[in-house]
Amino acid sequence: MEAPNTLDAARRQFQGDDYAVIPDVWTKAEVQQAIDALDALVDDIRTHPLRWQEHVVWQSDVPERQLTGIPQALRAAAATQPYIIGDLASHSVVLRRMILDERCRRMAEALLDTESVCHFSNATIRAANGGCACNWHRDWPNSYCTTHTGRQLRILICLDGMHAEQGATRIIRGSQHWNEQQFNTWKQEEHPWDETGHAVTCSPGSVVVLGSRIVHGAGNNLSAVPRRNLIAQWGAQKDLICAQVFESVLGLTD
Ligand SMILES: O=C(O)CCC(=O)C(=O)O
Repeated sequence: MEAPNTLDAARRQFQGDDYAVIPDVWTKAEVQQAIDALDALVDDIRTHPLRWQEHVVWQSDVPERQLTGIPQALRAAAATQPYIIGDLASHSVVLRRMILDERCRRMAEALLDTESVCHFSNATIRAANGGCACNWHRDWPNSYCTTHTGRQLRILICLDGMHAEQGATRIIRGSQHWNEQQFNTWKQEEHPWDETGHAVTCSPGSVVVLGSRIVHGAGNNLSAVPRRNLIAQWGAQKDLICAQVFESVLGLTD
């Protein structure tokens, strides 16, 4: 990551494909520290679910079709797993540091080619032996927190790496050029999450950056390994942001 070539290569990939994979951004020790911090949050969520109501989406909260790829015998257990922890940075000093780390700002600024600020953060957990799938979508515009221009991106800090059978993010190559009508027409057809498009794979400690127009989704995690990503949206500092909810990192750079 420190080598300027790494960011140059990522910028070139991002310009052509609207996504990029940046290997080895975080050391093994940093990844382990983040996993420990996340495990502590999950323990607390399980112990005090009511306290977390506002910030946790459980796998039981997602539309049922996102669980139907999971074998029937595992589905009830899958429903009891936390899926998304919102405003992640507000719950852990360790994870906040990572979301606002200099490396995230540098990646955002290199790929967006402008000064950038953080918008929001979450942890997206696809549990081992039954992580839910994610519907095809684009990140811009979105109803949660969006710039008015689309000069924004998602930084996925992949703690476990991503393999296809773990429910890796899948992208549809070239879809960043589709207009809304093309996207809507495509969406109306059946596109199985675990077979369509290209699975974006990477090793633990890598970052996957998703541009705001690339159509993406994810299959179920049917492997014995969890697939945990810390996700931050960053965007152009100059752009107006429309946010539905106040997030603790909104507008910050460190
Ligand atoms: O979990 C993933 O694979 C991607 C997350 C995602 O779709 C998003 O942040 O928009």
